[in-house]
Formats: sequence, C-alpha cells, structure tokens
Amino acid sequence: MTRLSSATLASLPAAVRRPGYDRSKLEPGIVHLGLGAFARAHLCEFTDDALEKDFGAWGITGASLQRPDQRDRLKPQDGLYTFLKRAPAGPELRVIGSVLDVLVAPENPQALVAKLAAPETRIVSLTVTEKGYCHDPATGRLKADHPDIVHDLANPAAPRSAIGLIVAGLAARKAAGLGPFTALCCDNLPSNGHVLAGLVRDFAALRDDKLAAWIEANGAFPSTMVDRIVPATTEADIAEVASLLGLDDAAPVIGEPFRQWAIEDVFAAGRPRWDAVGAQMVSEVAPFEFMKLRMLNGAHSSLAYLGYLAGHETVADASRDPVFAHFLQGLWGEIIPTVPAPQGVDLKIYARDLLARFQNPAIRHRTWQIAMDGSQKLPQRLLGTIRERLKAGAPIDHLALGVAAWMSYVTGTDEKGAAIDVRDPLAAEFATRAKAAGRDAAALSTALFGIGAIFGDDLPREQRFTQAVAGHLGSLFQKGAKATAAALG
Ligand code: CS2
Repeated sequence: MTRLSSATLASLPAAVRRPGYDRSKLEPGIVHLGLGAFARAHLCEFTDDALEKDFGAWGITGASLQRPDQRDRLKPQDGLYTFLKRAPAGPELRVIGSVLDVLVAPENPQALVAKLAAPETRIVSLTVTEKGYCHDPATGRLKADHPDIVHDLANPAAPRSAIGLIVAGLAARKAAGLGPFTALCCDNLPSNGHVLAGLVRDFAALRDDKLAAWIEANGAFPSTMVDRIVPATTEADIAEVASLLGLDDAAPVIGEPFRQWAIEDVFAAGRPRWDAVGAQMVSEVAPFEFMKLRMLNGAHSSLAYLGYLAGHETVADASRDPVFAHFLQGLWGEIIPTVPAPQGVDLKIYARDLLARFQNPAIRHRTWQIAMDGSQKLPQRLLGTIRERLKAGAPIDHLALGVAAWMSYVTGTDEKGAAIDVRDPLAAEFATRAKAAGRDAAALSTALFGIGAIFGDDLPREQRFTQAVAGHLGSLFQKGAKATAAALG
C-alpha cells in the first residue's frame, strides 16, 4: 500500500480531516523535546488547530532524545501522521500537519543545540516523562550525580539530557545576543514550570553563574496542566488506520476525545493561538494541576497496580470491575477535600467524568503501561495527598491501598506467582529490597519506605500511614487485590 506523505495527502478519503492551512508555507517556531505519542496527540494537535485558525510561523521540529524510530517513521511521511480519536460512538480520523521535521539528539547533539539557538525558535516544549528531568522526585531538585547530568556538565556542547540541551541552547542564544525561548514543560509534574526553571537554574549555575543570572532575569517557564489519555499505539492500531485511510501510516497515534490544556500565559517570544482552539490561558495553573495529578493520575496509578495484580490488562477492564469502580469512588472521596477546585469546576462531576473516561471500552490503555516508573510518579500522584490527609487527621485507607499495591507490584511477582516486568529507574533497588524481605509485609514495607527519593524523610515516621500500608500489603499477599479492595467497603 502507498505511504501517507505530502504527495499522497490529496488521495485521503473525504471523511478524513487534513491540515486546513498551506503546509508548504509553514515555517518552524517550536522545538519539541520528546516527540512521543502523547505530544503528537496533544500539543501537536492543538498547534494544528491553532495554525488553521490563525496561521503563523509555529511549525514543530521534534527531537527524540533516545532512539531514532520516530524520525525513521515520520521522515518518509514528511512529518504527517494520523490521529485516531476513539470515541465510544466510533473512530474519527485526522491527519496532523504541524510537525515539520524530527532530529535525533544522540546522532548529532550539536545540530539540535544549533536548532535551539536558531533565531526562529521561540518555544521549546517538552514531554520527556517524569524521569527525563534528572531530578529527585521527592524534592524536585536536580540530581547533580545523575549520570546524564554528570555527562552534560563534562560535555556542555553535546548534551544528552533535556536540561543540558535547554541550557546549551540558552547559552548559545545569550552568546549570540538573542533573547531566550520559552521553555514549556508539558509533563505530569506539580508546578512543572517552576520545577523546570529550578532545574535549569541549578544546572546553569554549575556551568556559569552569569548564564544562570541571565536565565533568571530573562527566561520564561510557564506551568501547564496537560490531559489526554493516549495509550501506546499497537500493531492492530496501525493495521486499522491503514484500512481506514487506504494508505500506510507507520506512526499513527490513538487517543480519547477529551483533551485539556491549562497554560500560565507567560511567554518570552509569543505563542500560537492555542487559546483560540480550546486551551485555557490562566494566571494560576496550580488548581488545575492538583485536580489532574491527584484525581486522574493518582487514581490511574492506584488502579493500574491493583488492576494489574488482579489480572486486568487494561484500565477499562479494571474500572468496569464493580469492586474497583467502588474503590475509585472511595479514593476520590479521600482526594477531593485536598484539591482546591479550579474556577467553575465541580470536583464531583470531574470525578464522574473521569470514571466514564477510564471506562471507555474503545481505549485499551494497559495497566502495565501506567504502572511504569512508579518511583517518579507516586510523590505527586499520591504522597502529597496523603501528607495533607495525615495533617488533617483524615482517613487514608484508600490512598494507602494504592501505595501498598505499588509495593506488591514492584516485588516483581504477581498473585499467581508469575514474573512482572517492572520498568522503573529504581527497579534494581526494588528487586534487592524485595529479595531481602520476601513476602513479609512489615519487612518489605519498611525496606521500601527507606527509599528517601520517593517517601522523603517524613513519611516513614508517620505511623498511621506506615501501618495502614503494611496492613494492606499483608492482605494483598494473603487475599489478593480484589478481596483487599472489596474489604475496604
Ligand atoms: C498515565 C498518564 O501513564 C500514566 O502514568 O497516568 O499518562 C495519563 O494517561 C495522562 O496523564 C492523561 O492525561
């Protein structure tokens, strides 16, 4: 079958939406670090919409920080790819045109730094996942001993971390007498703009105090809240898109219809009209972040660990299981009092809508995918909420079960005794601690609470918390995830 590309765009079936602007006139303005499925289903779609509404020089140059696959798939398609929106009523297709080019950082880091330093680059956005920030998840501060940071300090002109690249780009702009670009963090971190600004500042200060001061005075790091459920694309998705398009597309992305983007409107050198196509430009992102990280991601992670242990392959399967649907209600009951509602939002309705999104049977989001990198996710998804509930003397049973399920999961053995493929930067550390503790809930929970990068030094001293988690973990080992969740009532 013929491949999707600029040349074949005209042969798409009429029902497939395509870029509503003259793509041959599109000039680059954004560099996106970490051009994975999420960015292509979120920022790139918003940008495609904004270009259609108000055309400008906002084409995207993607950069892969690790592997060449994305570039190899997208180049032959001139950057074009399909977004398959899976609504419960049936699929909708559109071809997105906002990505102009893809660079692969490890192949030529200097070329990427040059692109970051180019006068036309006005925004550098990022989706590099939580672990891509080389920070300590419990404190949000740079890990100066992280291997990538050590490498980048020794090789400032050929960095491999997102932080090293941003600082190299800003340093080159300063040297050339240019202003900075806006660094736009689109990862699920709390106060993500402030966290990124702090990491960039810390790294720059390790290189050169004057550079750090220039960034401090001139840089722009808006915080954002991003939301869309985007499961990894499968071979079956690729085959389905080909049959619907009548063309081969090696790089489609799949997502739910819902999307949300709240952005702090502090840009150094302009931005696309994302506000004209549904993004919310706000003066304070924090309420949106708390709502989304605690209610959506906190529930997602808890359900992923419990669901995986109980044998559910997807979030839709787990959340359609009445025991876990009931668990989610209890969990949201504990989370909601810690969330300041963004203006005009009813958090009970938000929770009701979340359940419907999780239960969307057309989205096959694997519990295993969400279970990944728990060490980087737990602090902002569950542990902040738990700290506040402890301080208020409020119940934490459901939240503690989420943490206990994570502990059971990272032992690497499921309820049937089968091995779990635990993916986490701290996976080796978990394995060592789990091996020493065996299936002794008290010993295992104590061993895992000792990982300060996750729990800080305060939570291991909170007995109400540690006992609740150890109790749940014992029950998970003895009775399994479903019976333990059911027993919460
Ligand atoms: C998920 C998120 O993989 C995960 O950890 O919780 O990717 C989630 O689907 C998105 O944040 C939704 O916006």
